[in-house]
Amino acid sequence: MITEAAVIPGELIDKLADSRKIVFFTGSGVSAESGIPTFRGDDGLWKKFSAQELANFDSFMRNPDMVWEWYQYRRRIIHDSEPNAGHRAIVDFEKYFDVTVITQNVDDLHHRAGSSHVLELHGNITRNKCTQCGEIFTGEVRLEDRKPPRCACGALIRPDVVWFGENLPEGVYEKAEESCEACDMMFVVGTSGVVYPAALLPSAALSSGAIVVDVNIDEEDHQHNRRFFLKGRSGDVLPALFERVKILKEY
Ligand code: BV8
Ligand code: ZN
Repeated sequence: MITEAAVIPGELIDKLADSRKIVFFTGSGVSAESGIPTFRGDDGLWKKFSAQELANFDSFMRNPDMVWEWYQYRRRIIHDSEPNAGHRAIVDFEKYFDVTVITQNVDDLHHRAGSSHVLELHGNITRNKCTQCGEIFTGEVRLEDRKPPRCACGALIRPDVVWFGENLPEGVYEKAEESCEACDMMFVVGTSGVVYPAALLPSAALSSGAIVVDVNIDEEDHQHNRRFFLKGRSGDVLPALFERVKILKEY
């Protein structure tokens, strides 16, 4: 069922009102309205750069300054950005539901918006760690620094994000899978579902009986069948959804 943001089916709202545990599974689309480029969109990071080239360990070790600068460029954009209405609506849902946010994004915006339970599948661009001893780097990194710093052990410092070909942080994917299997409803928000294993999570929710709702500006981007598809920007759809369920909950 494909509906424009303005028309949210009553059946969806009734099922949402009866839910207890909900998951928001988000991709870069949820941050697009904060001015952060997505990966595959027209202004996408994958258009100008090949993220799969840059977001990998070998490229970093071959040319640390180039890869570091790409992350510094993204950090400067994120530094000047704010969480948007979509991030804030996800926090609002905590008033009535047990909410878990599972994000593929590394921009820290769900934390900055105030979400209390966030699983970051691919790390966090505001953190850095050592390429050798893995220690989180607590030294100063200014946004204009053009070279990666060095750890006390002498090795290069890198962004604490998951690069292509790297495993996800210990235990995070398992916790995400458990949340998907235990939830009553999962909102898949602003993701094209091309990156694995994250892209398997909506099917884990579906096969456990959850209702899966896609929120996206583009109805092409979906590899799993979903119960509902709300076409629109997450910054419009999620606040509209919250307002509708608030009426049921409050009156
Ligand atoms: C791993 C951090 C085990 C870094 C990221 C061949 C086939 C299948 C899989 C593979 C394969 N070869 C290799 C793999 C595995 C690989 C993979 O999936 N590759 C893909 C590309 C083919 N995965 C991995 O390597 C993962 N690790 O598998 O470990 C292993 C170990 C050793 C050896 C092998 C395997 C690690 C993947 C993590 C990569 N790191 N980020 C950084 O950011 O620099 S991924 C990065 O890209 C993001 O984090 C995000 O996950 C992904 C982009 O996806 P989206 O978020 O969906 O963004 P996209 O632009 O694509 O879509 C935006 C959507 O929003 C669109 O649908 C658009 O319509 C919509 N939208 C836009 N605006 C709005 C909107 N919707 C609503 N409102 C709006 N306003
Ligand atoms: Zn070190």
